Amino acid sequence: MRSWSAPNIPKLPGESVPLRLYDTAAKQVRQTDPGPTARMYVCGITPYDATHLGHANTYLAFDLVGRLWRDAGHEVHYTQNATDVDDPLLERAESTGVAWQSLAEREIELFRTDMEALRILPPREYVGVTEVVDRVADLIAGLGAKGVTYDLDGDVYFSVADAPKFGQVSGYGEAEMLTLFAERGGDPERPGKRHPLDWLLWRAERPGEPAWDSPLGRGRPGWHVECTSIALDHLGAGYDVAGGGSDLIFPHHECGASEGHAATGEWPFARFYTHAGMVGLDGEKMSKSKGNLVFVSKLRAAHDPMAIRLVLLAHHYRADWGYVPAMLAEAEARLERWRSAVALAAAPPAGDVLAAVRERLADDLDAPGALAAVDAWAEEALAGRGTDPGAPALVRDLTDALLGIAL
Ligand code: 5CA
Ligand code: ZN
Repeated sequence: MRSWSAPNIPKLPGESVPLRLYDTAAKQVRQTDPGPTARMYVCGITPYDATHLGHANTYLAFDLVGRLWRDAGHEVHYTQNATDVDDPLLERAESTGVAWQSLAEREIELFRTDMEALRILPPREYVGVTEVVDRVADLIAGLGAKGVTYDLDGDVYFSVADAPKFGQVSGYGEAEMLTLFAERGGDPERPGKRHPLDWLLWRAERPGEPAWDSPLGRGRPGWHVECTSIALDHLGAGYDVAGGGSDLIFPHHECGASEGHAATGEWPFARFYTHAGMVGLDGEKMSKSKGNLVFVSKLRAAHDPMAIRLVLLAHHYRADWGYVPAMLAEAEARLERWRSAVALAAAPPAGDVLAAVRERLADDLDAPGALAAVDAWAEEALAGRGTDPGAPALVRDLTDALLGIAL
């Protein structure tokens, strides 16, 4: 599918800092060590509703990863999927009386517009699952040939007993796995399964549901294997970062990692599994099923998208937090101060701000720390303390390139 357009990124002077990032699998912050081309896959939306602040928060986190790598001189090869056929999408289409394809197309288009407005760097490949069903089916057939799958009434399951690394991404124990599996699309209680945690790879055609011909019969892909297939096709095993929100740690990334391992023999399938925190409203995780959503497109109608971006940047990406409208007012005030400061003819030298923003972001994306560094400079500048005529332009460039904030 079409991706979205990329903003211009100014080149910055001076030394970049290598990015350190939290890896869920290792349970610690480690230095990323990409080759000349850094490879990243981030799980995309299931397009049955508009982009909410939680989604935006997740894509912003990985946008910062891409910006830091670019600043360090890497090419960034970034791939993202859209789950444009899955149960929740089909259910919403049914209940609202629209064709599932039209619903997906409309929400994906709105997502692109939201991402562009927030200046989120686009993926090189933006792949709808419906575009690659044959590739996913081939991968599943290959797993079958390796003996790690089984058939249940025409559906195909991955046998967790044949996943020796299962558990190494999430680190969760079996009881926790079973609870989350049931909550997040799994079917632990289906009769006939060999193990409750065996997960669906291929769903045979059901009446009234979309289906594709394949060597596995007519049907459609299960959820986890779509991302494994798309990541393998575009990035290859051993890519640098697999990303998403923390609700994808288990089962999504756990199952995907074992699929990739079984298919290629390589471990780890991704070198980092990195997860953004959950954004909520009124004490609950923001989710389509709860209906407590703050849509980016609604906020954009009345507010500068750069202020929305600043609301997100004011929280560490791994934190769980709840949105309150006062955060937007605060972000608008900050934006105003920064804009006034970079409009000055002279200001305090900005070399230290650049170094501080690089250093904070390279430390597991400490965006709040980076904002504090710019705040401190802006305060001095607005107090009339500086005489450097080049400083306002440098701050404009660094907030743009590293934080994605156009002043
Ligand atoms: N299509 C799958 C991934 S393959 C999916 O999870 N889609 S989604 O639309 O439900 O979520 C899209 C992305 O936003 C995922 O990375 C998910 O982890 C993240 N996300 C969903 N809800 C929230 C939330 N409340 N806060 C932060 N991130 C969220
Ligand atoms: Zn995914």
